[in-house]
Amino acid sequence: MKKNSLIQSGIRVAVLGLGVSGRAAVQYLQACGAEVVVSDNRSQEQLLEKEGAFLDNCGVVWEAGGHSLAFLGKADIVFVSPGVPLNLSLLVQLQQQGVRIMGELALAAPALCETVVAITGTNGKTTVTTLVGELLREAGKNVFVGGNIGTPIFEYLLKGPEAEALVLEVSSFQLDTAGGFRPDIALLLNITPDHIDRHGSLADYVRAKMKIFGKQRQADTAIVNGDDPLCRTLANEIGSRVMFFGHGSDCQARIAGNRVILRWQEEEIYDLVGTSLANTTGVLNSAAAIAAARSAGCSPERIRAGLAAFQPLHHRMEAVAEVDGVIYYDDSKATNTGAVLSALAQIGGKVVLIAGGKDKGDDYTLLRKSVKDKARKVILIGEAADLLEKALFGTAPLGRAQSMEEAVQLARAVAEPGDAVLLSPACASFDMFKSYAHRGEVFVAAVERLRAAEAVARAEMR
Ligand code: UMA
Repeated sequence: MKKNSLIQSGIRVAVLGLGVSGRAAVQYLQACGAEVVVSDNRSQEQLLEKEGAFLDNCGVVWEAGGHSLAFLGKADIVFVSPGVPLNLSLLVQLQQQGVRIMGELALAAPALCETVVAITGTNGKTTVTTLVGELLREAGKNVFVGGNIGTPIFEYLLKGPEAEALVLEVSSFQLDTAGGFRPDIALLLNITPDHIDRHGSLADYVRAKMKIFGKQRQADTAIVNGDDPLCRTLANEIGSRVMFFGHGSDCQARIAGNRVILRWQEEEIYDLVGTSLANTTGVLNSAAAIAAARSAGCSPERIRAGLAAFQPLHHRMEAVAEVDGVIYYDDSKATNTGAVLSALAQIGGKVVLIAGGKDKGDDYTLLRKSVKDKARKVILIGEAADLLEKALFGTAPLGRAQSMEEAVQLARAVAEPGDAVLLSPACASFDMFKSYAHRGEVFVAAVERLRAAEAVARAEMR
């Protein structure tokens, strides 16, 4: 277990939200000697049903059904899970009483002595985090890969195994409460509107993202997308050493076709032809990851080997089937307009787009031009269908489906050979599915049934 100068024995910490982050926080903080209590907004029945055994094992005092000042006011520190909105008036009252409000990054920061590579951005975080982790491993380093990608940092601090480098995906929610978190190498992949329902405005979302650089020192490294005009402007605010990646001639990791040319002591060429990364998004992600891996001390040879071995992640522009000349893409991870625009740009021909789900406050009119240029039809699903219909009216024929099965059937009916059917929802999944992964799996299963039915129909015709 790694010691933490913030968590002295006997300090009182209230954990707000008992999800993945909250459970790891309880265990680590208790191991550090803190007196931990838990507060969760689920009803007592729901909390006991899901977390009863955990709460029993830890022996913590808890409150359910909401968060109260009386309960939390006794704490020295309130640990907020990433999903807890920071504009709760309760949090303001607690701060006024002198209680410190901290997230995982802030609380973990004093215990981190390894090289820390942190990755943020609206899209591509998980892929680049995984890729950087793989490149560092390929270079022989012991690496912990975690954060928003799924494994809390507290789990590493509690159980190890000891790593030389931490590669962390950090979300805007986590960065909002990042405190003294200081990554040695910080990556900003892109910024397009997302999570506006939580942050309130694009400006506040950007402010949260920029906290990744907030505590960096001059000698630390900032790796920033030089193709993204907003990121370029924001780079002027960064105090550490900035490296751009992108197509511009001033980019230190410069893209030329499917190659990345890195300006290091000498020029280094990373050719992605023949790898799974040889596409528009893959090359951009690789340029960022190469700059990070090189900054973390990996050799060009090991980086090339890591790039060659990399396998793409599921639910991100994953071609899952071809049925009668139509390719079906599962891009369920595309939960904002920026991701959908990137998906549409990657497809050459016409697209039947399946979009919709739980609205996050995005401005769907940003899709109008691409949809007009590319879409043969858009099939809308989920709670945000009305909003999308209003935003896309007049761009392409619009249809509605009540289930993913129906959406796939409707897409099949209009798609022509050479077209793509693309699930790229621009929305969260929680209105109809457990997660974006579940949504992708349901889509793939529906496509598989379609493929099987078409195969039977063809056999019968022979
Ligand atoms: N809760 C409260 N009060 C509130 C809100 C929530 O008590 O006001 C409780 C809920 O009842 C629940 C718990 O808090 O019991 C859930 O906490 P959480 O929403 O913070 O989620 P965790 O399970 O801790 O998972 C979090 C991240 N979730 C969010 O940011 C919403 C996970 O990212 C992350 O993998 C995990 O920590 C480990 O770091 C998910 C995500 O969707 C995948 N992230 C967003 C994204 O990628 O776009 C940012």
